[in-house]
Amino acid sequence: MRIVILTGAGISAESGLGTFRDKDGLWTRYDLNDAATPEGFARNPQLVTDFYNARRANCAAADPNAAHHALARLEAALPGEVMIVTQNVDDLHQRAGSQAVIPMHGALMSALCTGCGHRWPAPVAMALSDLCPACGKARTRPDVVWFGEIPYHMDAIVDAVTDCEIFAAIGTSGQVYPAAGLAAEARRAGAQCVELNLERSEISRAFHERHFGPATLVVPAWVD
Ligand code: BJW
Repeated sequence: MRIVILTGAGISAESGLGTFRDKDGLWTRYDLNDAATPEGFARNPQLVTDFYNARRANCAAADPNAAHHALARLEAALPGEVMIVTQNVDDLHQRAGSQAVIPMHGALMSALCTGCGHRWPAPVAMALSDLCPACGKARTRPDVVWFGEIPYHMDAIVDAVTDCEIFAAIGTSGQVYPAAGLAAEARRAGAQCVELNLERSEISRAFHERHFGPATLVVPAWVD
């Protein structure tokens, strides 16, 4: 893979989806220990279900923006050479037309059975009483990766990151690992590392090049 692009909540901010750690971000309104940990879900599954139902409804009403579309154009121009590793659980890259997308923190639009591991398309409003279509039990949860859980597809991600020529990170604060460590890994392996973000992040020093500004401006300018 020639180009690996890590995306975070900032790329979807201008589509109307909230980020986590900005001044009006989700973690200013919700305690992440309640909303995004397995322990929080065990304590109060209804609160977590409501949190993700609201986010799923927002996502369904949102559209990909110029940054998502620019990345889809890049892949169309360089078939087989671009991979997006997204921390986002929205589906805006896929709806913009990107094909090679690895959702390392899962997907809002997917439900997971904690009993048998089956996955299926989540209804916009999930309910704790929803039955798993495979095993028939009511043990459903959002198919997302919470703190303390292992992100999905890590082997494929590390292979791509340590084998690319260009690594770009877009709209991520670099505060959540292992995603935040990928730029340093790519750099150690010899990639040219580019940061595209609204402002400096925790990991800005890991990059050779930095472009600051809203994603809908800096991403199309970088791609085209
Ligand atoms: C714009 C913009 C605009 C705004 N244009 N830009 C050291 C090593 C390894 C692990 C750890 C470690 N230390 C601690 C850990 C554990 C923990 C962790 O990282 N904790 C930190 C708080 C320190 N990590 C975990 O538990 C992870 N699992 C794990 O480590 O397993 C073991 C393991 C180790 C090694 C290899 C493999 C496994 C799991 C983390 C799961 C995170 N889950 C969440 C929720 C997902 C579901 C959901 O969406 O609800 O993922 S938390 C939340 O944070 C979500 C995001 O994907 C993630 C990152 O946030 P992101 O995208 O960076 O958003 P923000 O809001 O932080 O930043 C937005 C940025 O955009 C800002 O910079 C803005 O400036 C910018 N911006 N508007 C451009 N218009």
